[in-house]
Amino acid sequence: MEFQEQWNYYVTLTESMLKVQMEQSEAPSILQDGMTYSLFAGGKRLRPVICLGSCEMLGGSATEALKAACAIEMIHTYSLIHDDLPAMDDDDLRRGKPSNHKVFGEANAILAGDGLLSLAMQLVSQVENKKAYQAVAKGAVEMVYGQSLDLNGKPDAETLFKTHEKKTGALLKAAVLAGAYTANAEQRQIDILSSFSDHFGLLFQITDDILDITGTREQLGKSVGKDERDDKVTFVTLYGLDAAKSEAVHVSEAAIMDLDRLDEDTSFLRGIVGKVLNRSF
Ligand code: GRG
Repeated sequence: MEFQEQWNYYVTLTESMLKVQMEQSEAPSILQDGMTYSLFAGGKRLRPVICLGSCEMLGGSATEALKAACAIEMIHTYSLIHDDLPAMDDDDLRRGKPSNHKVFGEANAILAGDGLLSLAMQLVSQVENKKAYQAVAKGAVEMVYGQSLDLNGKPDAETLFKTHEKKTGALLKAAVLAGAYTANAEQRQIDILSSFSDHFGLLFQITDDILDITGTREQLGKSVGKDERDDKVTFVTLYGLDAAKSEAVHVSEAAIMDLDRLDEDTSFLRGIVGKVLNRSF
């Protein structure tokens, strides 16, 4: 299957299950509308796609990993809803649309985030492979630790790396490993994919920081240069744009070298690394 065809197939699987999960929820209509609004607001579905890709790469079937993949997308969506709240990053726009709290109000947005996290846990509790379940739970916990570091941590390089390893990296790692565990991966494969996820998470965050400066409003779905205006410590504000770009290339090479150590056909995951490096979403 061509890369884009495989990507689209995973997105379709994910969105079908997310749609069913939302339709089946017995949430009051305003809560259901709020959760559905953000879940279907145009996210790239990177995390479920990489979860399903990791599973199939190791010989599992995408449908087996689908509950974990959808739970991760729900957790990711809740984190964005809460991150946009006035008490946190205070963003009025997300993916080019009004943020959840701008449409439904702050209290309902808090609940929409809580609801998505709770539904995610309910969904992933149905996963047969306990290690896949634990990987998702760990990702959710560490992401919150990362957000806390981001809010309260010291603005230095060490804290920046730790923050992003947790805030952005943990859920991406959960996606890769939940897929791998579902395919009953051996410990050697888990170790390699764990290292891959560390490099991939860093790549994602560095390119996100670069995009905040170089991206267009359409590409970002929000205003350009927000990190700088908010006095945020990012890879770009700390090291400069050129050094951040070189570091992105360097960590993408490290991620590819991790994949080289696997015997399986890693072309889909390689394609995702290229897509993130070039931000061609
Ligand atoms: C509120 C507990 C809590 C956590 C929030 C993820 C996060 C932690 C904050 C978002 C801030 C941010 C911009 C982080 C950078 C990385 C990131 C998660 C970007 C958005 O991910 P994409 O590009 O989003 O995959 P889409 O819109 O495609 O789903």
